[in-house]
Amino acid sequence: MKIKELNDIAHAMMVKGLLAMDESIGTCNKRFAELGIPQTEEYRRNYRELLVTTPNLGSCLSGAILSDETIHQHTSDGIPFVEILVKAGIIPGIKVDKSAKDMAGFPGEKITEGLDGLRERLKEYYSLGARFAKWRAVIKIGDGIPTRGCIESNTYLLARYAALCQEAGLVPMVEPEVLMDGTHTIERCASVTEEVHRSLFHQLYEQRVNLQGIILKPNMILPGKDCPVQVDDDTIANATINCFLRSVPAAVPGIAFLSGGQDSKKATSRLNAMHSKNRPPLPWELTFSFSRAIEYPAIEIWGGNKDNLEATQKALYHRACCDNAARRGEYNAAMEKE
Ligand code: 5MM
Repeated sequence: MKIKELNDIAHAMMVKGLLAMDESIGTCNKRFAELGIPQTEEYRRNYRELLVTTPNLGSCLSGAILSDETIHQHTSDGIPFVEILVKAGIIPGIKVDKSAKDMAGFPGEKITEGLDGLRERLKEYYSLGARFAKWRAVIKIGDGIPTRGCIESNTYLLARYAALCQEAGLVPMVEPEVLMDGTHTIERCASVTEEVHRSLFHQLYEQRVNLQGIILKPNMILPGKDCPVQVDDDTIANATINCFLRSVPAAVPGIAFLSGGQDSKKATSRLNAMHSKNRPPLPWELTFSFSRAIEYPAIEIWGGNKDNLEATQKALYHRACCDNAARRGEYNAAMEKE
């Protein structure tokens, strides 16, 4: 695959925003269990059908990330979910990591698995219609962590995954998530995130990944959720952009933020603050690739009940519209009442 094609896909992914509907079976079941929804394949399929068939979703999304189970599923009328997305103008992507596991020898830290057999899986996903892939590494802040060993092992794996994706013609969406769990300050989040990005871009360079054909999916720079000092949206937007200007090369076409457990409206208003009209032009496009911040209000309405379908789709569409407005710096609190 030529870099021009990967770069074109990467830019097309950034035009609006992305929905990360790629919960693994375990994570999806956990969310269902919290709401008393049966944890079966049919309920997961019903839920994903509801998401992809939401009317007008393509007006606010340019991509959606599926999981291995979902990319093989169809609507109740037998239409592959991938086909529904493509018809709506939404580029299908696929989560290809096999989740973060306890890291041997590194208590309290995680390592993401999934490289074995990846070349063959990528070929299959491409043939099913996926045009980008996603791999998430998890970095936790705490006493004495993250360690250098954890950071370097995870960024090395992200770089090998990215190289395999580019070989297969899929844009790698590279996700190093520094978790917001904990009591750490916003300054500590910034210094850890910067260290992770420096290691990541060193590894991407060593593994010959072309930065013009990737998307970065990072955390925003936030205080830990139990930090006594919380800050306003502008402080978060400025800290995030300053950290990224120091650590993300200009060759990267786009940055699509994860929400990481932030309140939905806060995730939206913080993205909006990054697009403030007073800011000098940035080297990369900035958008969203949220899961919980888009899906939570909707899934709570659905609750597994088909009678709630219309209200659920309305809630999903509303959040995606607000996030797409924030992606252009056009969001305001009044939109929440519409
Ligand atoms: C939807 O969750 C994704 C997969 O996680 P599991 O391996 O735990 O099932 C996850 O990678 C997600 O795409 C990102 O974390 C972004 O989600 P949030 O909720 O942080 O926006």
